[in-house]
Parts: sequence; C-alpha cells; structure tokens
Amino acid sequence: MLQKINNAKNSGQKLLALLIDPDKVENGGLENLLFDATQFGIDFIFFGGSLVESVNIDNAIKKIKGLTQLPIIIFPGSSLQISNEADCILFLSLLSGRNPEYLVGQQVIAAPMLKKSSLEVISTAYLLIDGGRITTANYVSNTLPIPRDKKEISNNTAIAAELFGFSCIYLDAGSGALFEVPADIIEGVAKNVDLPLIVGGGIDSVEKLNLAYQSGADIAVIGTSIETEPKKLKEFCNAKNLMNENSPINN
Ligand code: 1GP
Repeated sequence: MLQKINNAKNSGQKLLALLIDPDKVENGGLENLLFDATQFGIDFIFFGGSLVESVNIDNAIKKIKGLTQLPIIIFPGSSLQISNEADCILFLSLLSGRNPEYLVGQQVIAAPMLKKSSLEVISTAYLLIDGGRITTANYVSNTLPIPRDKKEISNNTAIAAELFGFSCIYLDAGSGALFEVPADIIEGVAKNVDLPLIVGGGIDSVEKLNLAYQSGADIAVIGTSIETEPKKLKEFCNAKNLMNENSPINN
C-alpha cells in the first residue's frame, strides 16, 4: 500500500480515502455507500475512530470486505483496533502531543500483535491541528493540537518525523472539525518534507478538497461529510479524478 501511495505521489496523482466509523457499520446505507465508493473512484477505506463502543472489529471489516474490493486501512484510535481482516494499518504516533501514552505507549502494546499479523504496517506521524473546537481525538488523547497560526510548529514536527524515519505524515483537524487544516500548514509541511501527506478533518466541500490537494495533500480523508450527506461522495470523487486528469505530470 505504501508503494502505491509513494507511486501516486511521485506521479502527481491524488488519492481519496473514505473514513468509516466502526460504530456506523451496522447502520443502514453501507451497501450503497460502498457500491458508490468503488464505482466513483475512492482509493482506500480508512476504518477506525478515537472512541469505539462495542463493535466487533473483525466482523465489521469482514462486512465491509463483503461489499467492496477497495483496500481497507485501519486508522486506529487505540491498540484495541487491530484486525488481520484489513489489508494495512497506520501505525500512528501522535507526534503533535506530549502524552507518552499516544506517542509510544499504545504502540508498545500493539507491536507484538502487529509483528505477527499479516497487515502491512505504515509508520505514520500523526499531527492534530486545531480545528476550531475540541474534537474527540483531542479529548481522548489528552493533548493540545497545534495552533492553526503556528506553521513553524507543524513544519518542525514534520521535519522531526522525517528524521525519525516515519513513512508518512497525517495532518488531522479531527473528525467533524469546524475548520479544515489551513492551506499554509499543508503547504509548509509539503515543502519541508518529502513524505506522503495525508490530510483530513472538516473537509466538507469540493473547494476545501481541491485546496487541500493544491496545497500539497497526497491523500485526503473524508468522513463526517459523507455520513451526513452520502450523495456528496460522487462530487468528491469527481473532483479528485478531475484534478488527476489535469495534473501537470500527465500533460
Ligand atoms: C478524522 O481526518 C478524519 O480523523 C476525517 O475527518 O470526519 O471531519 O471528515 P472528518
């Protein structure tokens, strides 16, 4: 999967991930949603959440796999969210925070399970950016997000991530953020490091999606907006496809 992501980055192709909250898998509409996601051009299903109630992760992923052949990447909120049913997992370290439990504690618990699993593991520096309100990720991780007007902090953190040897960076304003990750934060990180850049949180319009891509996002993640208005999926996919058709590397 990392190879696919790096190849896309090197050829200027943008990717789009649909985030599925494990607690919503049993809700109606999943079949249609995944049919549309496959048909219109979603590249990955991201699966996970900061707070998951009582769902059986294996069964939830099996259900998704029964409905689509899209790759499933676990975006875990904790070491409890591991399943061999998925294809890949983002091995996140919350590098914007100063809570050792989310920098390394959960990872130490998860490490032997991941080592034994068949999952592809992508080491990912996870940076929470202030999205205008306290998100579940901020609350649960007990960390401060990077202020929206402090791009030197996100730049420095991203450079540290690259020096540490992380394989990619995830800039997240948090699920349901009021404001998406600011363009200048994405631009700064994209200029300072060569790693693939995942960007999400609060992307609820095609304009915001396009701006994230133009600023340097390689993968955009969309969750809440599609949960609220599933019909937007087609618009988002069309925008991504159009951006790729018009990519200077293609022309
Ligand atoms: C959250 O980046 C994801 O971690 C997606 O955010 O739900 O706001 O789209 P939204």
